[in-house]
Amino acid sequence: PVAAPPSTVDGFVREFLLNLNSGRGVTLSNASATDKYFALAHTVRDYLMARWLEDLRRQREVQDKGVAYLSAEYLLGRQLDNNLLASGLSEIAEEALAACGIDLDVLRQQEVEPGLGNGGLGRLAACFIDSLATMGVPNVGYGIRYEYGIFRQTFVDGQQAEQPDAWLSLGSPWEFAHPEGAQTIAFGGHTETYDDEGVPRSRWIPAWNVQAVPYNYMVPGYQNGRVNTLRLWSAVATNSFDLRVFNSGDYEEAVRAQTYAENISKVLYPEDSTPQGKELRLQQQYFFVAASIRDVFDVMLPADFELTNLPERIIFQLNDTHPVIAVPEFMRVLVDEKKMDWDAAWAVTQQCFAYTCHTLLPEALEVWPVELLGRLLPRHLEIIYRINEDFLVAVREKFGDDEMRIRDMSIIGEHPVRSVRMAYLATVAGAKVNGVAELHSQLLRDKVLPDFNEFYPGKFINVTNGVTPRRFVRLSNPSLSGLITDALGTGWVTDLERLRELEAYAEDPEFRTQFAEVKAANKRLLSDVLRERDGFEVSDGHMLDVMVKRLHEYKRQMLKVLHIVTTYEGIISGRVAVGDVQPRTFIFGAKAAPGYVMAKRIIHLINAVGSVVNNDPRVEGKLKVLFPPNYNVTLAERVIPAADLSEQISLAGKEASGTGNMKFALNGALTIGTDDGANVEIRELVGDDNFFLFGMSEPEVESLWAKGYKPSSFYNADSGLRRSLDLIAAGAFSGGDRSMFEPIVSNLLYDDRFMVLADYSAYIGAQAKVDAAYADQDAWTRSAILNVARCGYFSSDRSMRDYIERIWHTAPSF
Ligand code: 26Q
Repeated sequence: PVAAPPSTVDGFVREFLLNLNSGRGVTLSNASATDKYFALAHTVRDYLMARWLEDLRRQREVQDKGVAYLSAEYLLGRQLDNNLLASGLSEIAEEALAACGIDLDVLRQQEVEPGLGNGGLGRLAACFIDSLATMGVPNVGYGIRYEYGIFRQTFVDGQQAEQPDAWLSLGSPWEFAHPEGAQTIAFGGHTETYDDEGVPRSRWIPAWNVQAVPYNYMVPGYQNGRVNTLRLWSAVATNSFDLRVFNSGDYEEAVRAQTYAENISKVLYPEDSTPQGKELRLQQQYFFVAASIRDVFDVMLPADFELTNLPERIIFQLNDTHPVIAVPEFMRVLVDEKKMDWDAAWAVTQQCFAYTCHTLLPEALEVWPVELLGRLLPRHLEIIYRINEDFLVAVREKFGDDEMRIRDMSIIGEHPVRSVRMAYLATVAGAKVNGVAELHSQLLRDKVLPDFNEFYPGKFINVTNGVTPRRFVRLSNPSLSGLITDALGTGWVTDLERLRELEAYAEDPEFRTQFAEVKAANKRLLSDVLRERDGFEVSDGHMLDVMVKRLHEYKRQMLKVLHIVTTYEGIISGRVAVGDVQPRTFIFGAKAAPGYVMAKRIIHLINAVGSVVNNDPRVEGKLKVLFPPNYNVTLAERVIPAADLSEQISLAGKEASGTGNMKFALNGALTIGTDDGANVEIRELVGDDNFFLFGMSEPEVESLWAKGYKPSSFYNADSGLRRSLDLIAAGAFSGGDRSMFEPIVSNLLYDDRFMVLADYSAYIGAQAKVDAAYADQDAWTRSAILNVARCGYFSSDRSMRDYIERIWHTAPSF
C-alpha cells in the first residue's frame, strides 16, 4: 500500500496544497471555503489511507472472528475533527493551515453532518464502531447510505417545518464508492418447489431487483493506527435487461421503474417510536441486510469455507428489529443456495445472530403484515413459517399444549391482521438478547418477553449503553479535557474509569475554581454559537437547564414546560420571591416525527411560552427559554459541555436507557431525573447527593395504573398545577386564543398516558432543591466534578467489552 505523507507541518502543507490544486483544480488564492474544506478532508484521508488499506487486506487474510454490526442508522456527526484527532494530526493541521493563512475552525464549520439516524439508537451505533476501532476489534458496520438524512427542522410561527436534508449536495469527501462491488438484490415474485436429485426443495423466482452499491467510510481508532470500515449501501437501478423483467418494456415505464428502485435508499424514515408498516421501509431493511450478508460471504470467507464453522468467524449484531429480516435471508442463503440441511443451517444461524432491543413501548415493536411480507419476500415468509413451526413444537414440548401460551409466543400474530412479530423472530434466532440498561433488561425479561425468558433461560442479558469519550469529551469539551489531562495525563481518553482519580480533586478549591472557569468558558462558547446560528443571547451567570432529545410524550417535555410556566406565573403573580429563584436559561432541542401531531403541538407550545417569557420585562434577567431549531450532533457537542442541569424526566419504565444523560454527566452537569433507564445506574454511581431524583418508580407507575389513574385528581389537588394549566388553557401563550393548546391541556387532564400530572408536584419540589443547591456555587461545582469522576463506566469502550465478553466472544486482533 501507499505510504502516508510525512507527519510534519511542511508535509501537511504540501499534501494540502496538492489536494487543493490537483483535487479541486484551484489555487490557494482563489479557493472557496468549500474547496479548502475538501482539500483538508482529503489530506486527512491520505494520512489514514495506508493503515486502512492494510486493515482491509488483513480482514481478508486473518481468520479472526469479526462483528458485522447491522444497523439501519448511523448518526455519525461531523467527521473532520474526529479523524484529525484519531490520526493525531490536530496540531499539525492547525499549524499547517495557519501557515497558509487559513483558520481551521472556519473549515470545520463547512462540514454538513451526515444525519443518517433519528436519535439514540443511531448515535449508539456510531459510538460503538468508534470504540471497536479504538479497541482494535475486527468489525464492519453495515447500513444504508440515505441520500437524505433526518429532516432539517425550522420553526415557522413557532411550529415545526421540515426541509429535506440534502447532505450530499456538495459531495462527501469521506466516502469511497465501489460500483464494481455492487450486489444484486431481488424482490417479489413467487416460490416453487423442485426436485433436487431426489431432495424436494423450494426456490425463489423473484420479479425485480436493484443494485446495492457499497460506499466505504473510514472508522479510525483513537491514535492506534487502526482503521475499521463502515459500509453503507446505495440503491441503483439495474440495467435495462433487468428492468424489462419488472415492466412490459416501454420506455416511460422503464424510467418509472428506475426511479422506483432508486427510491429505496432515498430517505431516512423520521419515525422512531411508531413504525408505520410501510412497504418502502421493508424494502430498505431487506436491501441492506441482503447486501451485507452477501458481502460477508464475499469478502470475509474463502470460497470453500466449511459453513458449519461460521459461528467461529462471524457474529451479526441486530441493532433493534430493523435488520431482523437478515435471519430468514441467512437461512435462505444457507439452505437454498449453499444446499445446507435445514437443521444444520438453523443451528448455525442461532449462533451467528444476537439481538439488541431498544424499547419497552408496545407500539414501537415492529410487526410486518404477512400479506406485505409475502408479496415482497415470498421465500422469506415460507422460511419464517417453518422457523415458527419448529419453535412452537419445542414450546409444546416444554410447556405442554397451552394454546393461550402458544398463541402469545407465536412469531405470527393474528390481530388486527396476520403479521410477523419481528422482536419474537429476533429472540428465537438470537444467541443472546440484550436490553440497554439494567432496569430495561429487567423489564424486558419480566414484562415484555417473560414467556421467552422462561423458555430460553440465560438468553436474556443486559449490556448498559455507553458513549464515546473521544467525541463527547475530548473533542466537544477541549477545556475540560485539558484540565483532566493536566491532572491525570492522557490515558483517560481510552480508559475512562481513570476519571475516578478526579474524586480527590473535587476537594481541592483550586481545582474547583478551574473547573468552574471551564464551565463558564463553555457557556460563552455556546453563547457565541447560538448568537451566530439563531440570534439568541445567553445571559452571563444563568444556570443552563437543558433538555435535548427527540420530542416524545413519554420523555415528558411537557413536564419541563409546566415547570417553566409555574416559575413564570409564580414570579409575575408575586407569589414567589424573586430572590428564591436562580436566574435560569432553559434550552430545548427536539425534533418531532412529522406525523406525530401531539409532539408538534408541544413544540409549538414551547416556542409560544418562550416568546412570552422572553418578552416579559417582569422576568427579564431571571428566566429565558431558548429553543434552537434543528438539534443535531453538531449542536449537541456545543450544548452539552455548557450545561449545568441535565433533564432526564421520562416516565419510569419508558426510556430504555438514554445516552444523553451519560454525556451530560461526563461533562459535569447534574441530573434531575426519574428512576428510569440508565439514570438508575448514573445515580448509583454518582451518589444521591449529586443527583436530583424525583417521581414515581416503575412499580409505583404500575400500581397507579392498576388502581386507575385519574389525572384530574392531581389537577384538583395542586394549586400550582391548576394555575399553570389554566394559564395555558386561557390563552396566555397564544394571544388569548383558547383553542390553540386546548388539545394539550385536555390530553393531560383526561388521558395523560405518561402521567405528567402525577409527577408534577415531585418535579417542582426537586426543582426547588436545584435552586437551593445552585445558590452554593462551590458545592455545586464539587458535585459536578464528582459526576465526571464517577461516570467513567459509561464509556462505550466498556459497553463494547461487555458485548465482546458476553455475546460475541471476539478478541482484539492484528
Ligand atoms: C422502525 C420501523 C419503521 C420506521 C422507523 C423505525 C424506528 C426507527 C428508529 C424505530 C425506532 C428508532 C429509534 C429508537 C431509539 O433511538 N431508541 C433509543 O435507543 C437508545 C439507544 O439504546 C436508548 O438510549 C433510548 O432510550 C431509546 O429510546
